Parts: sequence; C-alpha cells; structure tokens
Amino acid sequence: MSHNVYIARLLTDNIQNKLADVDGFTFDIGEIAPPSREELLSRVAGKDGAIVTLTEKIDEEFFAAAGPQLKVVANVAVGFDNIDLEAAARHGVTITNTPGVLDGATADHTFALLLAVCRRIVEADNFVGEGTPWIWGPRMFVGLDISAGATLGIIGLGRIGLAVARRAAAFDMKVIAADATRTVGEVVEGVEIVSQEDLLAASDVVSLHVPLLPTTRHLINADTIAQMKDGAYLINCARGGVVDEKALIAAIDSGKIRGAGIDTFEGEPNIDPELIKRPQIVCTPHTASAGEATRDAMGQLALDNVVAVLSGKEAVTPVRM
Ligand code: 8YV
Repeated sequence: MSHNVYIARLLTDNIQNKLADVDGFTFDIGEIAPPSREELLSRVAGKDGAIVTLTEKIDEEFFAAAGPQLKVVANVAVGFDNIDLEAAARHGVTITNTPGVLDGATADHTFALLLAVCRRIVEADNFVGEGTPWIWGPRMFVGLDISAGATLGIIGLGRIGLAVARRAAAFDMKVIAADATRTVGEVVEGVEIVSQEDLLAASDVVSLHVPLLPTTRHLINADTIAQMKDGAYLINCARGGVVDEKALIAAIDSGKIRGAGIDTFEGEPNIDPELIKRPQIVCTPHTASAGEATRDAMGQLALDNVVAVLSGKEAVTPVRM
C-alpha cells in the first residue's frame, strides 16, 4: 500500500525530480500558484500527508476536510503562523517546519536590505535609471556609515538572529540583542543581551527576527518607535504582523525612522501602497529565503519529515506546542 501525499505548491526542479524515487509514496502535486481554498480542501481529502507553504491556511476546516487518515503536515517554512497547532493536536496530526536550512539565506537577505537602505542603493539606482542629470556632489545620497561603529540591535537572537550578528560583526558593527527567552546581561557569541527598551534607545539599525505570536504582534508600534533613536533604521525579515505599518509610515514621514527594509507585510500578498511610495523604504516580496540551494534544502526537509512520519518514525523537525 502506498502513502498518498498532497504537495500544495510546485517546489524546485531538484525536489520534483526526486519524488519518483521515493518508494512506497505517490504524490499529488499542485501548481506554482497557490491552490484556491476549495482546491486545497478537496485535494487534501483522503491524503495521508501534506506538504504546504505559508500561503495555505491549515486550520480545523483543513483537518476535517482531509479526514482521519491524515498523519502529517510539513510546512516548507521555519515560521508556522499559518497553522493552527491546537487543531492539529486535536486531529492527531504531526506538524513539521524547516528550521536551520534557511538561516544563512535569510541572514544574507537581511544584510542586503540593511546595506541597501542605509546606503540608499535603490534610491540611487532609480535616480541613475531615470536618467536624472547629475554631477558629483558631497551631499549626494549620503547615508549611514555602517562600519564606523554603528550599532545593530537584533530583536530575537535565535539561529537567524545569530547569523545576522555574525555578518554585522564582519562589518565592524557593534551588535546587541533583546530576546524574551534569554537573560539580560547574558553574552551569546559575543552579543550582549539587553532589555528591549535599551536596545531601541541604543540602536542605529533595528532588525527583527522573532516569530509572529500574540506577544510579538505590533511589537514595533508608535510607542516602541518613540523609544528608538532619532533617525534609526528598521529591517523586518520576520513576519509582517510584527510591525504596525501605519506607525512605521508615520515615523518615516516625520524622519524619526530614516529608512526601512521590509520583506514581510501585514496584509500579504497585498502591500500597503503607502509603503511602496516612500523612497526610504525598500520592499522585497517575502524572498529572504529565496536561495537556490536553500529552497532545495527546505523542500528536502519537508519531504524527509513526511516520509519519516508516514514510515512510523520520529519527524526530523517536529513543531512542538
Ligand atoms: C519562506 C519564511 O519563504 O521560512 C519561513 O518562515 O518566511 C520563508 O522562508 C516561506 O515561509 C515559504 O512558506
């Protein structure tokens, strides 16, 4: 008897090519575009496992539509705010994610946004691309001196936060972090843990690396922005809901925040046009983990998780409630 697995989105070619060699499994594979809700619910019906991404909402209705034989849902993401873990537990379904394999790519992207925003790369590229007449001037596109002792404040010093800290150290930045799971005064790989309030007051650049939880929703809001240094920068490669975008836009307009690099948005895939309009804000469409080898590794880990659980073994990277 073969195990039947629904893969909601077309993953990379390398993962596609491997599926035929997975003995004892058959795969029902979706398209590049996300399935509609109706399609998701009808295609998961009767399946033993599912591989999904953040575009699929995995909730009570999903588990009920799938049926009692569903054993595992593997999210192709480290974040799992698209999944109702309590509903999964009620239905006895194991949930897995893809931690670790995307740390480097996500940290690289964070740093790319940090450099782009602080050194005004996109503004300058648009200026040149529009054919604006120019002559060199001492005030042109002046930005933050990253390697002259600028302080980076990392909120959430997990695997990705630490990977960002290592890159910042190579740029001679001073790095501090705030992390609800660590103790103030602790030093982790040379990074001092401080209170969030102290971090906001001291950082030239604040970078967010926390999961979206009830406690982190709108962690950056009008009040916490007021605690930031005047003219600081904000980078968000975590989840859109961590930032109150209206407060960010107001802070950009007042000059309180000088620039922002944003990869994740509150209303994804919709982006507030006001964010896009501001030249000081550089936006990317949730592509922080979009490295070729990283996307293969994420797909492979999701596949390994599904195969392990349906073969009666422990999941490789289970999400624990
Ligand atoms: C993914 C991410 O691109 O892993 C995460 O949590 O946000 C990104 O790496 C995305 O979640 C794909 O489902």
